[in-house]
This record gives sequence, structure tokens and C-alpha cells, in this order.
Amino acid sequence: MKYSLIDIKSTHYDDKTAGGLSFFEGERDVPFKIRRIYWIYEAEKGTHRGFHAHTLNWQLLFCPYGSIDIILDDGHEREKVTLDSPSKGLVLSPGLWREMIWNKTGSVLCVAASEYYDPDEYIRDYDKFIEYVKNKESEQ
Ligand code: T46
Repeated sequence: MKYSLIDIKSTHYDDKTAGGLSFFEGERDVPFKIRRIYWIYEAEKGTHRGFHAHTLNWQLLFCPYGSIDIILDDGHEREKVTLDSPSKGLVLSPGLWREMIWNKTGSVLCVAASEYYDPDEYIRDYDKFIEYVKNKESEQ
């Protein structure tokens, strides 16, 4: 499946009660040029969002607070990745159906994306997504 997990660099003071600091740098740590950053907050445990695929966007998903399951589907199989640490990053290439499930109220999902927002670049119907996958595969 077309995704990879990356380690987001993270630092802590010797005094762990002072918290941590995580960071990534465009071009150096992320395999695409970042054009947009957005985040999802104040969602309750059990929230189920997503249900779409992107045709152009590359994305880096990360969860600086809490725990969120990311269900990925490439039209053939489904896999689950749990983002439950500020140092876990999930890089998604275009063409993956995703659903996100909140394991903990208040968990924050952040996304760095390669494209500006364009609703026409989304596929929000699962049957159309399967058709898109088949067309892509027949082009190869
Ligand atoms: C994704 C997952 C992980 C905008 O107006 N501009 C934006 O840049 C974005 C991302 C969204 N919106 C609007 C479109 C909808 O009216 O915000 C509303 C909620 O978006 P959506 O229903 O797509 O939210 P999610 O949580 O299903 O999906 C979002 C991203 O849209 C998507 O890119 O991969 O998070």
C-alpha cells in the first residue's frame, strides 16, 4: 500500500515535566512541497471522519495529542495505522481511501498537504473510488 511511517524528530528537556517539542522541515523531512496545513480538533471519542480519497494530494498526517486510528484502503485491502504519539508521522500518496476514528476525546489530527484546497480533487463515493483504482491500474 502506498503509505509510509516516518519518525518525527522529537526533543525533551531533562526535566520531562516541561514537555516535549517535535518538528519537521519542508523538503528535508517531508517528501513533497507543503502548500497547506490544517488540523481537526474538539472531536469526541468514537468520531468517524474521512470517507474519501485524494487524486492529487500527498499528505503527512500526525497526531500531536491523543490517539486516532487511520484506516487506509487502496481498493484491494484495508490496513489500520494508529497515530498515538507526537513523533509518529504517516505519509500518504494520492489514491488512498481513508477513514479516521477518534480513540480519545480531544485528540488532534494535523495534516501537511502538497496542494491547496480543491473540493474537486476529492473522491467521496466509494464505488467511484473503486472505479478510479481500476482505471489507474488499466493505464499502467
Ligand atoms: C483528509 C483528512 C485527514 C476547507 O474548506 N479547506 C480545507 O483545507 C479542508 C481540509 C477542508 N475544508 C472544508 C471542507 C468541508 O466543508 O472543511 C470541511 C470539513 O472537511 P472534510 O469533511 O473533508 O473533513 P475530513 O475530516 O473528512 O477530512 C479532512 C481533509 O478534508 C482531508 O484532506 O485527508 O482530513
